[in-house]
Amino acid sequence: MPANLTPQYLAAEKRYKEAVTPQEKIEALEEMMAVMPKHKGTEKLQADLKHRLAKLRVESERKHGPSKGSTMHVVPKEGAGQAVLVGAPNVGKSSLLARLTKATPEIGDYPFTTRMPQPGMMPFENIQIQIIDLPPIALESYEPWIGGIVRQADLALMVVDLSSDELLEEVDSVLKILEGSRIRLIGSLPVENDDNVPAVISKKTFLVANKSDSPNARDNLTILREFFEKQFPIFTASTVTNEGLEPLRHAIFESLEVIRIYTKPPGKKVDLSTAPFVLKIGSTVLDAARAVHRDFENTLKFARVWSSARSKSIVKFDGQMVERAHHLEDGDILELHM
Ligand SMILES: Nc1nc2c(ncn2[C@@H]2O[C@H](COP(=O)(O)OP(=O)(O)OP(=O)(O)O)[C@@H](O)[C@H]2O)c(=O)[nH]1
Ligand SMILES: [Mg+2]
Repeated sequence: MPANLTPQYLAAEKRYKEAVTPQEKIEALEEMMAVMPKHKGTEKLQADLKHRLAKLRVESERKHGPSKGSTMHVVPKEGAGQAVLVGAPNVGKSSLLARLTKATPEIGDYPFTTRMPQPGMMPFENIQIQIIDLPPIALESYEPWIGGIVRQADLALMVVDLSSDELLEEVDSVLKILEGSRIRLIGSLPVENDDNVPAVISKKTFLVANKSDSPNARDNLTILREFFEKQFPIFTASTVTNEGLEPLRHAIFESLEVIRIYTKPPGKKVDLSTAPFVLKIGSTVLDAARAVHRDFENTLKFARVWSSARSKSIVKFDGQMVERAHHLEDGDILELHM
């Protein structure tokens, strides 16, 4: 045995030897692979572990079907909405997470760097939006839990590598693999969800054409636009120069279709430094009252509304009394009277 194996590796190996179930064996092997020093001296061992892992996975799938026996990962929703990063290997998903949030994911100039879901919170003005980084969507590494996380998200950000001359094939491959998990990525959702097959879920998706700083980015962007511009909104970005990141943040916020509402007690000034209530577009005074407190639905007598400067409505509100069914707008200030 090579002398330079780390204590973490040896601990994982011990767990592998003591493992009883195939699942325990798979998990221990995965850890051995992850923590093993990667150099010439361990090449044979790496290949051997890979072989054992592949065999165990196949056996486990044959016995239990694809979903059982594989690890599940769930990321609880936080903040005003959840966007998930999907894409082929090495396109810059983790780099984007690091730029948009304070998360510090592993970034590598080789494929399959990311193996676990990694969430981060993206500040946008006065709210936070959750962004989740995922392992690459690739046949050799795809696991059902990845599709599970994409299904749950409010928005998918499909990252495309503008330095790659195979970018069209990469996009197609990601779309196909997710279709296999009954997830259809689409540019915008129909007003009425007319999916004939209810098991297939349509997920609103932006293409993020990353690495726009690359020498061949211009030509590849033209090709990408030609093929996919009708299907998806396309945003160019670079995590090196930060180009395009601000418009992307805005678009992510807009895609969530939410409004921010402030409340204030009667006779007091509003405190705009507090976090607003985040509600779906189209929410009413009653929806807002419910969000503040469950009981307010019954005790609410009337409300007054002030529209902030950002409001796009023609009718400006300046403390007028409004009905419970009055539709609120982003930035509205609400005074609830019980
Ligand atoms: N030139 C350039 N390189 C980038 C950009 N974004 C990421 N990279 C590089 O691309 C490589 C892959 O970046 P990652 O963020 O690890 O890519 P990933 O999609 O998370 O990769 P996997 O987790 O392996 O699927 C790294 O070498 C990054 O430094 C960019 O905008 N421009
Ligand atoms: Mg990654």
